[in-house]
Amino acid sequence: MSKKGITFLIAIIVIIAFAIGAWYLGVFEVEEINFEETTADSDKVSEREKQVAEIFDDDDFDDDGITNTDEEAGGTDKTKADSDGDGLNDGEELQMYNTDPMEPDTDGDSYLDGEEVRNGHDPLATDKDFVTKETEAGVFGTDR
Ligand SMILES: [Ca+2]
Ligand SMILES: [Ca+2]
Ligand SMILES: [Ca+2]
Ligand SMILES: [Ca+2]
Repeated sequence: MSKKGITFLIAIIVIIAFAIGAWYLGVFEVEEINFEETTADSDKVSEREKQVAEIFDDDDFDDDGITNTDEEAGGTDKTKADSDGDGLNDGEELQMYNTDPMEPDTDGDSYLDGEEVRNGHDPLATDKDFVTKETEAGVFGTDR
């Protein structure tokens, strides 16, 4: 090989060495940035994962006695025990009083369902003895 050829070869090697060095530093820098981003993100991610895990681990996320699946099917808020804010949680409305979990005043007498129950009144005006709880079980939403 000629002297010129050897010089050329060394030049190539040096360039490659620099390229590798630059690539290495570049990767390192990127990794460092990613690491910081990942750290910042991982807090958010773990928070989100925690929420997701809670939802999936707990099939009754709001502990109102109605499973998340049933709430989705029935149109109630699975993250809110008392979807309509009337003082009775969804489970109480659906399973105990047969009131509408999405209607704060099921019988439309201007008293909230929870208010009526607390005061010993019937939240379903047409149902004086809560019989509909049994007879109308499973037809939730149709007995306003
Ligand atoms: Ca629930
Ligand atoms: Ca309610
Ligand atoms: Ca209600
Ligand atoms: Ca009422």
